[in-house]
Amino acid sequence: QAGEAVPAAQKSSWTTFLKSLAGFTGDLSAMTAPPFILSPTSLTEFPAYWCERPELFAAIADGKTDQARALAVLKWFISTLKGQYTSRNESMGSEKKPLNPVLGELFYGYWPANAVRGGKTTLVVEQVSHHPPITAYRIENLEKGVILTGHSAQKTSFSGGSIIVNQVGHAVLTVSLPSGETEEYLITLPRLRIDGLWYGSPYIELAETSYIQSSTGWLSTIEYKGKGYFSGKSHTFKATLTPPSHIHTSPHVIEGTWNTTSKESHSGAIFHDVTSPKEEITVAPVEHQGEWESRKLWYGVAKGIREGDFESAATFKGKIENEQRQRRRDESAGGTTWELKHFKHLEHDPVYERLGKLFKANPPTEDVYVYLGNGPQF
Ligand code: CLR
Repeated sequence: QAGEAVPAAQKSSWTTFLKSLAGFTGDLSAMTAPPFILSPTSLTEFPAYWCERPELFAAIADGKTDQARALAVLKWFISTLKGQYTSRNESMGSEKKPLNPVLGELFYGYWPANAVRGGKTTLVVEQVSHHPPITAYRIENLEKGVILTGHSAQKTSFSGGSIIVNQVGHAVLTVSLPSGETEEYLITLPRLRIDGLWYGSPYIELAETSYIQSSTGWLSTIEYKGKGYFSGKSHTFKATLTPPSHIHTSPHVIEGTWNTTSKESHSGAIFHDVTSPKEEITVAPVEHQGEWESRKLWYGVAKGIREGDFESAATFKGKIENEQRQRRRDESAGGTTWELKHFKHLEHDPVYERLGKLFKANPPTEDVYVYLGNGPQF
């Protein structure tokens, strides 16, 4: 019998869901799961996790040297992981299945300006593919000259009772320097393992290695380990920042748990600390949002899920899906295709190829969604 976190009435449908995962590869988001595991939030909202500590994002621009900026990028990156991978457990008791965005779905928001972080930081997200699901995003603090552009997709499989999520896509962070030059950072993403499925209380553990390669040559290699590996603690990481070949200093080594704190190994100094509260994004009230904006689009479904009225959630969801199917039929009948609003898709990303070569990125090339610069005025 399936685990204790599963409501009695949903035990058999949870077992059926788990069985259907075995031997499964592909698009998890499209699978039907029992109501208790559904989240009222769409995946288009997830890119906001990149900036819930906007002062760390802004601080990248304040680094006086290549090395200082590379460390600031690493610190910001590590500090996003708690929000990205543990926040649903904190807010909803476990990892949940997010709403599967429709093609063209949008999510806009910002973090207000203040003295510490400088200018306003803005977020533009667009669902650029439905099948497979791909989400493109752009985060800008123009006053500081720090910009993040990326896209996110997932390839999932099932192994040893866990869901393995291979993240497809990458992000590029750029910093405009006072000299007029632009520094680039290629960011790759860790592999996820979703454990605790049998008990009905899924949670994420990060695995293997991700990289942050700077155009200045500095490279962060971040290794992730969970419970039962070297320290025995969950959410453990070790990051090594190595200098470019022409600089002869020893690498920085940082160790700790990404959901709490970490230390610089040599000095013992605290490197990152995410025990203080983060800052959620500011979003327009639903009644002021456009039809394609996530919270407006999913309003009825999300309300049903929140209030435990799953019949009404299913009715609203059915409406959205039918409307989407009709749109696709109309397009193929009229010989047209859906046009992206904020991004342009290119098969190859020259930044990924150039910087990826430096650490032998696998795959050697990836596609890219180029931002068109036409986000809303906040
Ligand atoms: C999306 C990109 C973000 C980081 C992130 C965090 C959680 C991931 C999510 C990504 C993709 C979708 C995901 C989710 C956790 C669970 C969910 C893998 C990578 C899947 C589709 C749902 C699994 C269903 C069980 C929980 C029952 O930056």
